[in-house]
Amino acid sequence: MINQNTIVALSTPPGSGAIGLIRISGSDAIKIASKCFVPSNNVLISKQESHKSSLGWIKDGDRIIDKVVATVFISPNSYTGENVVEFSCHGSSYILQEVIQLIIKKGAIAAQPGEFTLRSFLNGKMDLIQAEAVADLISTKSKAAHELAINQIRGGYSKDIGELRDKLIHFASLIALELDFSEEDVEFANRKEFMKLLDDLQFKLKELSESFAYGRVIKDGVPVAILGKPNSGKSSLLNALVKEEKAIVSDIEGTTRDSIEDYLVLDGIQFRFIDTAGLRDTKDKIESIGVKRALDNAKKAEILLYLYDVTDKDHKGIIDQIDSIISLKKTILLIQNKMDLSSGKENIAKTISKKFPNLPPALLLITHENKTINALKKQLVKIVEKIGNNSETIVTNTRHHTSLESALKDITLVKKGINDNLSNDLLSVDLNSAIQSLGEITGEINTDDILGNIFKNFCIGK
Ligand SMILES: Nc1nc2c(ncn2[C@@H]2O[C@H](COP(=O)(O)OP(=O)(O)OP(=O)(O)O)[C@@H](O)[C@H]2O)c(=O)[nH]1
Ligand SMILES: [Mg+2]
Repeated sequence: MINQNTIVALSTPPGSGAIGLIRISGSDAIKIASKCFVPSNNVLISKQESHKSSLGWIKDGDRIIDKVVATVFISPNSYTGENVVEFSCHGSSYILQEVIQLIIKKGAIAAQPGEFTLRSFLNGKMDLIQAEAVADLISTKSKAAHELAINQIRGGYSKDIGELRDKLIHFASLIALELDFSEEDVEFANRKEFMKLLDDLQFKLKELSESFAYGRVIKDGVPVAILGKPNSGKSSLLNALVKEEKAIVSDIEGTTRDSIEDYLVLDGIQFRFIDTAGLRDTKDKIESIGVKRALDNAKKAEILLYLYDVTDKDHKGIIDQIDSIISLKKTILLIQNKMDLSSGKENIAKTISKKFPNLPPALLLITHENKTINALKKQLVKIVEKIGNNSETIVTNTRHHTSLESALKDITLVKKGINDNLSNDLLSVDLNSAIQSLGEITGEINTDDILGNIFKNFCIGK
């Protein structure tokens, strides 16, 4: 799948900036760069030491395009493993385009998205998990997501999966050997040891697969839906959390119709808050679409904040709504709002905790009071940290999750097969399929389809 062409692309974001970095990679990188670059110190690029920079001019014939710094990385000690030259140019879109066009004229071709990282993978500089983590690292928006991406670039769970896969391969080969000697009824693969390995594997794969729910929310932001009856103060809460007038607030019931979202990073964890239309039966066509959206958002969220107005006399209505969101099996945080209006005599909190003894007591809130908003923020961070503490290694990537799930299914089948005294050739089918799935994660087994899919989601220049 790799082509031997020398590729070029802008590696910094498009648009104007102080510096724009153009990267050339491939066996002809140095040759092509020499045709465009005239050094100020008379040391030609072809004679320049690896990892050293020099100042000079980019020239197209007699025409000077820019004054740049050229850095040379000689194969295999570069990001891609190939010869690489980087030009740090002045960051004008016009200059950068001119320089790239010149490099193409001298023999390079424009890189595809992710092609530098793809080459790095194909040249054995990193495994697939690490390559994919490069994309995650570039798009990282919070401390927690950053930690996960860095951990994966440093090897993360590649090692765990690799070791488990090696052990499986070992047993698979013993089973295959038994097949060769099937006439003689010998047993090379100790079934007890094999069963133990399968148990371990099942446990580990389950753990990794289950960590995905957490990994995904850390990467994309923990979705938190704000739910409640109209006028309970949901939009006021969203605005108070993000300290911005994001949603319209009014004392008219049914103000919010569309769902309104905003992000906030708390203690290094990114949250995605979703304000929704107040839940009620309504004849208004648009509002009822809003209510449906609110429920859809609740289904997709990780945490549900259920708000009620402490002065609301309709306790039954509130209890019915809590009842229906409990069935979604999410983490629910009850919030008793408008505490500044409380007479202190309302018994709604008591009624709720009697009805739902398993829910923690409601947090008391006044949306315009920082103190109570901060208490809520602390509570949210605690909830997420509690979910995360259960798993040591965290899977963030959908592709890895799919492969883990399919390996898990195969392992369960192999175990069942052994218990049912299935013949070796049938065991081998599921065993090999599990080995294949694990190999797809780290890239030991790759097809062009898989690679094409992964790297097309990268930006150009990476
Ligand atoms: N006194 C008091 N009023 C509040 C508080 N929070 C919100 N309100 C008021 O309650 C009214 C409704 O607030 P919203 O934030 O629009 O309520 P909502 O739940 O988004 O309402 P819908 O969009 O209609 O579902 C507004 O007049 C707010 O100013 C609070 O803590 N104390
Ligand atoms: Mg609202």
